[in-house]
Amino acid sequence: MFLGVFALAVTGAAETGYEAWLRYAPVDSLSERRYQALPSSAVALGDSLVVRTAQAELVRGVRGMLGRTLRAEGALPRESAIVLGTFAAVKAAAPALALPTNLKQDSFLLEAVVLDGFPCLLITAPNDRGVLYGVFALLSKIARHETVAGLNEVQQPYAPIRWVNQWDNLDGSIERGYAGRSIFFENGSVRADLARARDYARLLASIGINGCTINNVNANPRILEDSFLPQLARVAEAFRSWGVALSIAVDLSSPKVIGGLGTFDPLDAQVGAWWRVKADEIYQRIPDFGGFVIKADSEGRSGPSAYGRTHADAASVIARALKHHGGVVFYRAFVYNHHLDWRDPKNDRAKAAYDNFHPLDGEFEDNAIVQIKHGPIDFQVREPVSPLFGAFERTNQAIELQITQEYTGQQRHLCFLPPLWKEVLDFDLKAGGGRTPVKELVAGRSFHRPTGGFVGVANVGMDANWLGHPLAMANLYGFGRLAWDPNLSAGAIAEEWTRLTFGNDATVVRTITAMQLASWPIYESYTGPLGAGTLTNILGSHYGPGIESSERNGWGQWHRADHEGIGMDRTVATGTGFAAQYAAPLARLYESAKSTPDDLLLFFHHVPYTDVLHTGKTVIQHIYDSHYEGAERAEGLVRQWTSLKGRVDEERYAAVLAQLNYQAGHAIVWRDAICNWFFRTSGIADARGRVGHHPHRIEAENMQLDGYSPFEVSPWETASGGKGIECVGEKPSCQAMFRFNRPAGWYELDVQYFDQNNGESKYRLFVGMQQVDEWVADDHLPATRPGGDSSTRRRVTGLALRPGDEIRIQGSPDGAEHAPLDYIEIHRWPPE
Ligand code: GCW
Repeated sequence: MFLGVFALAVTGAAETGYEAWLRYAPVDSLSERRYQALPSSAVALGDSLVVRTAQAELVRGVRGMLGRTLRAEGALPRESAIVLGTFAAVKAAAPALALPTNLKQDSFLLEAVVLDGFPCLLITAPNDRGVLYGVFALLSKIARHETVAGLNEVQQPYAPIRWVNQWDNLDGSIERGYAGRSIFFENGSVRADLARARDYARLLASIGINGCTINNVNANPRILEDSFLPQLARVAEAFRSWGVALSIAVDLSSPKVIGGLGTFDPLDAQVGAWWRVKADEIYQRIPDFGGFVIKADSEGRSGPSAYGRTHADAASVIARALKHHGGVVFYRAFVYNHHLDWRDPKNDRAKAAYDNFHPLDGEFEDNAIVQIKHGPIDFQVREPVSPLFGAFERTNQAIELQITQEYTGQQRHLCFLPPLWKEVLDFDLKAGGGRTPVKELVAGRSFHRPTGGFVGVANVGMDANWLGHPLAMANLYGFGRLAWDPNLSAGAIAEEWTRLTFGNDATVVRTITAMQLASWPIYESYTGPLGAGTLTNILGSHYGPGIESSERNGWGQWHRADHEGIGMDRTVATGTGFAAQYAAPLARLYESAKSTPDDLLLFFHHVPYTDVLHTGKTVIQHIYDSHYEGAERAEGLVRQWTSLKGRVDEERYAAVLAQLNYQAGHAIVWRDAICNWFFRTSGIADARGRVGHHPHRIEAENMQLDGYSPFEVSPWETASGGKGIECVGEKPSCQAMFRFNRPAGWYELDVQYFDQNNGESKYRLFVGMQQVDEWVADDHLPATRPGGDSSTRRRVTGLALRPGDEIRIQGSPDGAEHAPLDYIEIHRWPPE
């Protein structure tokens, strides 16, 4: 009876993705045998909230996976047990036990020991957070069906700083968030219900993340108002049992804007005193407060330049206010002038972080950390490693990685980022003449800094599955795992995540791991060639294609493509001189186009389209080929996923399939936009004859129209033929039709339409008199107009067509969305 109820409870729960990698799904009976010797009680020694949380989590996990309820005890029983406690607590209960003496904070030990003659599994650590991490490690092993017998394992974190940032605004929106509203704020205040904040902290703790900054770096000064502090204390309380420190982003002008001072000059004594009092107030309410994050003199934020002061001056006044409380200040190096004169060929945004910060090495306090984005521009799909990491010998630093996929498909496209992050972390900047991989620099190992580490911009939201795409949570997981141990391989991380998230079926594990690992190269190949960055709509959404949007404006993300060539010349000899920011051997490597790796060629050099790459291809042919290959491989992801039907739960199967189908369609939008733009600009044809030739495509503007009228899409490359049709008259619906003129047979039909977020048009598709499909354009893409952001594919498969059949599409506009259409493409089905 009990078993029956248990099984029902588990299979009955819909898989929304909310549990992420902490599903604690029942292990199969074969694997369960492996855990039969597991003790039946969980003992928490000492009086620590975090250790008690660890105990409860252990009980929860074992109950979920093994169907057994461990007895929770507070002292060593006279039986075999799983024993949890800090070194101090374990020493007090079992003085004879030998424990390691030299482990770092947050480390843990899992060890099979004998206590009072009983075999026990000991989970112990120098601090209580380490005990919690040890419990999660044990549960992860069981979830992945690993043995837990005879354990003797020590794990130590690679760096002390393992934090996430959230760019949540106090009104509840999230800057660059793609998964719904904030889990922390609503209408200018902290949410009444912080259940999700609590569960988020649990997820973070399970991967070793020990700090979370909950508000946007474009900080609203109100966060420091007295009335806000009790609200922050509530969030800190929600985090506390999971050992996650609360931190906030603050605006440098706060002493003036909310403090009523006449100045926020960091060298003014009153300003220093204001920050001290503010910090004291915070720590009085939140003794384990983590610290502040600061974005200053960047993208319109106020900063020390207002008073002719340096970033070190600004960081120091705040660092000193936090120091005796044990807090830290993260000062972001993402400082650049966004009104750069694009006409001056020496100007280069990529140079800004290094130029602004490297002269300040040694001027920051010991509890200040310079937070540096991984590349010199801004989370592009491909950039070189920021040279600033190699420029600090006497300054703490942390690397900022972006989990939210701002420039990498915004969680609508699959893009598993740990392979990118690994490339960055393993990259040897040769700082100070030695071997200095970025991971060692940021962890403070290369130059023996007191602190440093990893920051990930996560931006989870209220969507049930936290990040919007069921497979995107692998990025949050991967960030935590790499912050804990950057020597893990991306493959190992993808496999771990898949086992925890989808179970241990070998086919599932193999397939999803392979899909994840392939996804970044796939995304790169259809969105941005050879280090040119993403050729996205840079002035708005940062999502779909918009090739010219980055040129001729002050934002400095230029690719300099014209009719002869493409690329930013960043050499010392003829360009902006950025290459010289690297240590000599790397500067030499990047100075010459010959030695620059192909995938960064256009970041460092302006070259003719006919230039030949190391692969033997010309630049232009590479652009064409990679975009075609990328789009084909995106379609391949759909096929890989469908091979898993029946092996993963229906809910997540369907959700992922819908996303991948959308992605495959949008990859074609990208492919065509980029290939057509470069074809028109360069005048050089695709050697393989694909670009500009779409024999199976019928442009909507060439169909027979009833009510619909053609219009120009801007920019032109984001619609096939540069045009679409829209239904703007008085009629409630319009029609577009054509006659099928190919041999009779089975076909699939792709309708390319534009799904804006300011209306929900309806579409119906007919073959002759028969309606074969209907749908509503109700997605929430980042677009109010037809174009690369809104262009979407509807695929109808398994259609029997005969020559002469009339194919007709009926569109009913809604709001400001005029049932716009781009084209229809017809292919044989099933695909050959
Ligand atoms: O890439 C840019 C984003 C901004 C962001 C900024 C930053 C929070 O487009 O939205 O602002 O980076 O990192 O400060």
